[in-house]
Amino acid sequence: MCGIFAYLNYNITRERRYILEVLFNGLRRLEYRGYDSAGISIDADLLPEASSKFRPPPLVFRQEGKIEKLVTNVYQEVHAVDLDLAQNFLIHAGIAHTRWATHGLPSEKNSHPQSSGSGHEFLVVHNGIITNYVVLKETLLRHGYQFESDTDTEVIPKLAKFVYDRLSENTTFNGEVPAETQEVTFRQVVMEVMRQLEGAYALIFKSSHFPNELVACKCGSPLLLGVKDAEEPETKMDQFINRDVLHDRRQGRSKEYFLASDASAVVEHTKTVMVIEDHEVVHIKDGNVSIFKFDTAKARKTGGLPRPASVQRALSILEMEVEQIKKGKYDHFMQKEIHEQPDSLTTTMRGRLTRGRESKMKTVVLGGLKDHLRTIRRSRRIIFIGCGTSYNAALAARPIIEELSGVPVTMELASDLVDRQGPIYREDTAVFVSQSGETADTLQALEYAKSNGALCVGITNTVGSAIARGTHCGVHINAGCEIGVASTKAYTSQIAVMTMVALALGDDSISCRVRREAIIDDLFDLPSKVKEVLKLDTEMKELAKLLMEEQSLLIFGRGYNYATALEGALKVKEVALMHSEGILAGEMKHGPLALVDETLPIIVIATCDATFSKQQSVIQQLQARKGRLIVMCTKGDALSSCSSGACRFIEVPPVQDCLQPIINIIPLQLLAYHLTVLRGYNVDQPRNLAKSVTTQ
Ligand code: UD2
Ligand code: GLU
Ligand code: MG
Repeated sequence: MCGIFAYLNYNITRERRYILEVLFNGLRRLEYRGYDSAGISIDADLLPEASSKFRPPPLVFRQEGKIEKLVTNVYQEVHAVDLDLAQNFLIHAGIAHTRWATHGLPSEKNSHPQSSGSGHEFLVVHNGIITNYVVLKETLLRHGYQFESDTDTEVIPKLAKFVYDRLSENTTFNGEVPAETQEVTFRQVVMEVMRQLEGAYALIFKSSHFPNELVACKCGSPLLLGVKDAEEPETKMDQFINRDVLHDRRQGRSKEYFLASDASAVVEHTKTVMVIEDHEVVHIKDGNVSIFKFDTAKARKTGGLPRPASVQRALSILEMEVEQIKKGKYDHFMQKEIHEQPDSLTTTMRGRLTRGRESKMKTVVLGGLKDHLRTIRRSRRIIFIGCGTSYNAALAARPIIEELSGVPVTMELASDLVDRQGPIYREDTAVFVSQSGETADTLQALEYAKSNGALCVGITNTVGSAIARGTHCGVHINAGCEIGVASTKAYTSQIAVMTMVALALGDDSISCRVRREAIIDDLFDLPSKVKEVLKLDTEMKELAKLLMEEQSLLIFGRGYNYATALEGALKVKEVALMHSEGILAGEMKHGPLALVDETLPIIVIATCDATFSKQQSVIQQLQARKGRLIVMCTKGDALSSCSSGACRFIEVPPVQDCLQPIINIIPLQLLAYHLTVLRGYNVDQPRNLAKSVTTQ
């Protein structure tokens, strides 16, 4: 996830300083979407002697780090090159980006705007991932293009230049021959580029060939257009888009246009906002907005390429509070992130799992680990090291790693390992799990393990974080930025990644092939199963109403779902501020049974796996003590899980046993969320806690 922003002033004089500030402010509003690097592009000074023919290339400023670092550097650079901040522009198009790296480390060269090359003929800011960038890059390399960055994005401006050059040469490009007299339009170039792109994206283009114009388009990632009529009260705006052009009745009047990933960057300027839809192309030129769309249905009928068709849509007025908008339709970030899990899991797995028609083609490729798999397989043991939720995620994945790799796995809470200075050897593989990649305890354990010569592997959500940098190799979970302090989507993505690690480690064994392939199949189905389990939301709210006054909640699990019990209890504790304990069901008789009575609520996880019959007997023993049971079971399995009928059930869809923790935690996340809201506590910033614990 990242933020893209653009500002175009038309027929209204703006100083360069003002334009810069609008761009920076747009980025500040979007900073929550990504903050590892940022960049902008604005126009250079027009040379006094310049005829309309020659224009200096646009200026590009890019910077690794937070937005404020970019701001400082831009002003320093502007000062150094003596650029006139007071220069006035009657028309000007500026673009901006704040990045959450997916392809290539955070660095200046990987920051956006990405460029077509010298002269910045085409500049692009991108939110999303281009999945077919490798083939596009190979093609462009063959045509002599040189790439400077490690991003997927760079193919887009390069492709735009390629298309532009072809169209300008008046050669046939993909069947589209511009008529002799017809000039190539910016929109035409972008639509041809779009045809080639696969993946998810929202894009804004700026071009030296089309000064004072902007083109934006999207597929999968969000994008909005805001229009401000500088002379008319904006609520009276009644612009409609007809045929190919949105004819503004007040053409020629002063306008300001804003494009942004999120309305929070636009609402302070105008409430006249239009949500751009997938496959739409927005062209801002000469005080007009035109919107085009690929008419794929028509193209299918005629057998030709998709052609632009006009789109009729009215501008809608959104009057939303900035905070509200950031959260979309959700009340809190934690809630949003819980519901985002089908998407975050998809991104985590994207490009890493393949399933051909032949079953033998089912594979997992983890780019960051492939050269180290042999070493890991040969290590004496794997040590998982983490804190809190990350520790729980590793615990959930431990059984499948042991099963598929045959290497013993031990678990360490980072602080405890450091306290004990527990033995670690050169033959060990130490795996460090951390959402932020900055967790202080885990970092300290990493230094310790490194000094003992172990192979250090990182599993983090944050490219360029201290753990990602400090480990010998690793895997980014690519779950997208997590804002809620209580981790939800990072947890499920961590388990998905570690399951993929298990699959990769077991890749050389023929005996577990069937098992591996069954897991891969279920990984593909996981996002839809997660969608299904999210439907329990209302039911969990009802359950929360029943439990909101309680002092305590126990959660029993075993096997794969011991971790679910720990993590469910951690969620209830950290956000709902209710005492809760996750208990290994096998330990029940060794103490916890003493707590059981008619009042204390107990959740027992008894979904279908090898420990099912043992969990049934746990349920019976708890019932014999009149325990107040809530049983989490596989859909349709309620009766066999709990015969007496005195229990309440949470029925979840079944998946392969090792993936079940990803499904099972979701009702508990929802429960913790609703408990928190009902008990009146702060969901996103629980008392005494911070998002990433960077002190010991
Ligand atoms: C990489 C790119 C991804 C895409 C893909 C194409 C990055 C960050 N990722 O994804 O954008 O281009 O290749 O195949 O550029 N690493 C650590 N410690 C950690 C996490 C990662 O050392 O905690 C290393 C890892 O060993 C690898 C690099 O960072 O060298 C990138 O890891 P990844 O998981 O993002 O790799 P991959 O191949 O999925
Ligand atoms: N995939 C692009 C990159 O890594 C864009 C990432 C983003 O959405 O910030 O540069
Ligand atoms: Mg945490």
